[in-house]
Amino acid sequence: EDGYDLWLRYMRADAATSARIAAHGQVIAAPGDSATMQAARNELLRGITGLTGATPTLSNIVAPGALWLATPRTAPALPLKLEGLGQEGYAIRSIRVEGKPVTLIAAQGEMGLLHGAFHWLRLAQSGAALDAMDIRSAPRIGLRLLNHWDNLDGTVERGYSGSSIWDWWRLPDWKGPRYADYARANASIGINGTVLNNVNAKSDSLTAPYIAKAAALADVFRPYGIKVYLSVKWTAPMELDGLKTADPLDPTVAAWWKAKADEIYKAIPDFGGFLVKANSEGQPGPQDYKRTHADGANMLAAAMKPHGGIVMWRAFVYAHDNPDDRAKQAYADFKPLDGQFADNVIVQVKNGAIDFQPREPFHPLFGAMSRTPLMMEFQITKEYLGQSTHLTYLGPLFEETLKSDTFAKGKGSTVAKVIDGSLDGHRLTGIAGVANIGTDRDWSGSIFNQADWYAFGRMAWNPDLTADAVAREWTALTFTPDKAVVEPVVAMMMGSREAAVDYMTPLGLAHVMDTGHHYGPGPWVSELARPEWNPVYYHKADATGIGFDRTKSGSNAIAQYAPPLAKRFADPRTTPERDLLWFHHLPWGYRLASGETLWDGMVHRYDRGVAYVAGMRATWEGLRPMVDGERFAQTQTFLAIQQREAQWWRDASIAYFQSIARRPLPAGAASPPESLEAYKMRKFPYAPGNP
Ligand code: BDP
Repeated sequence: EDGYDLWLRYMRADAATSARIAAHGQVIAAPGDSATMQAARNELLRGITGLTGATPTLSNIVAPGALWLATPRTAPALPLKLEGLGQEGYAIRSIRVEGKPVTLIAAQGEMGLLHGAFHWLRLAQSGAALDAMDIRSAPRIGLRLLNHWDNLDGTVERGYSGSSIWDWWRLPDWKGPRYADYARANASIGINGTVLNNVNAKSDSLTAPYIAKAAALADVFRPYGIKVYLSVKWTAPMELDGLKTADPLDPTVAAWWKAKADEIYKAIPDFGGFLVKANSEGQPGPQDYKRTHADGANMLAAAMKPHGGIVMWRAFVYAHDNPDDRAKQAYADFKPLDGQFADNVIVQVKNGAIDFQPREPFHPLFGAMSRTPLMMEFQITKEYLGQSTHLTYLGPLFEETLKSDTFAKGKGSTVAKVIDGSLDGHRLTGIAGVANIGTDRDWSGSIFNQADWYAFGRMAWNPDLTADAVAREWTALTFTPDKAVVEPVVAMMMGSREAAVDYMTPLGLAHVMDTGHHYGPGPWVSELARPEWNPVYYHKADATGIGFDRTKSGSNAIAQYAPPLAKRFADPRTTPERDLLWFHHLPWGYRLASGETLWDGMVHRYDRGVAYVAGMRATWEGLRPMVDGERFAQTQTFLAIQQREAQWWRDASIAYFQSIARRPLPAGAASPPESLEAYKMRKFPYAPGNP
């Protein structure tokens, strides 16, 4: 097995499971000729045939043991209520039709049936009971999107899984089989849209030939309910058609975008909308014309409005000439604009205020803009979490962020409630994940990275799902439902992100990765042009201590959080230890809750992270008899790489910080084997994903 089939493997099940599946899926009654119905039927056929070895019959008559897929249109007298399920939700129920047992998958529309079919297959594949079913499921968040940082030349910014899967050169003519498999995989976990190109966009994406290419992809994705979106470059009207300005209040600019929107919708009638990175990291934007982000977003929104399209405006902004704490800048720019955005604009906010670190407190904009719909941006590709080879399951990171309490409207105002719209009554809701997908056979650069794609989709559908539950599902589908595999694999996964935090950025440290490629440690880097590009800006280690003071005596970023949180973060004693150095600059001798000094605690955490990886290797070795050779070997090799690199992270970080703290290592901790200079000398000119 090379991982191509992801979690949709449908391998032959054991005899008992196979018999159970056959008993409930020997007939597929799923009338309808649409491409979506065909997709649902084909998936059930493929799944049941694979799992049981017997091909079910297709019939329009509801026979005993049938899987019956019905909407109010095909079956006006359905025995269950579909209210509240929307177009994508579904119900699955075991019923009797003329005394014969039948499994009914019902939905208001065909897309719901497709999702229901995938749910049933997930249960079948994971060996669950298939009788006495009574399930209702509908997505809590409206837009559940992947963001591809794919460039038109086939490279992927922060991509560690090969090249872009979009073969722009041979599109629109050649539509390889991967596109439909991509859509199937996404639909199976509830993703319903994809932004095809990098947020650092080229204007060319908006030319007629590229619109035709995007339209070809949209045609393949449509039956699976996946809409296409594009990232746009702010100055496209100037670059493509020679306009003199890109000022959003200039009527010729607005007219250009309106015409462009009309052109796109002619080719892609269900086009989703635009994603915009403006006035960020050198990208042009409305501020270049002394206009606000709202001015820019609203102008684009007006062009999309007649077609039902939306604008996703990113809040990932920080300016080179702004001396203030980078973590404060998005809030400073956007909070004053609350209430000024058009109703088809949604502001896309990264989970934390800096940049996809192994750990960040939740972004202070969540909960702070009650009159503006905010969508979450997670990074599935692991730019800062070990890239392709480290096993660092992101489920716990997603869960931790979604469950964070903003206290915006009192206790229980979680980030999940901000983005599902329930806290402030928004109907436009969304969540995006920066994709980890590429041309590698296994799509994601490693088998275990597939779990991050899977978890993103499942938690986007239901932000209350736990990382543990999702890991269990994924493992059962990806390997086997056998507990002897599921238990140890889930245990490995669940602690893996914390281990990366420990060996890279313990106790709230952040952004200490090496320059540009962000691969490996570089806490000593201090000479880059912009202060906030340098790791020393983030950890502020000096002879007296370490950490970024974001309290009143420092940048006062804590004031951007609701008062109960600001109060908690003001005092190191009430700040969660995991975020300690994010909010405070503390003496090396500061006492942690355990009683040990900050310095000793840091060293212990580095060591704990490395030890965890060694533990994962041992666990994996024990699974050798139960995992197929190819996937076993890849994971085994990658864990070895991870252990080597975790050790490197630990040694280099300790060598550097010890040179500043000038303290002995705690008893039992080994000295780094190389000199600090040797760690600094390591260079990686061809590290992948670096723009
Ligand atoms: C950072 C990446 C950079 C992206 C940027 C963004 O290092 O490549 O362009 O975020 O999100 O994480 O715009």
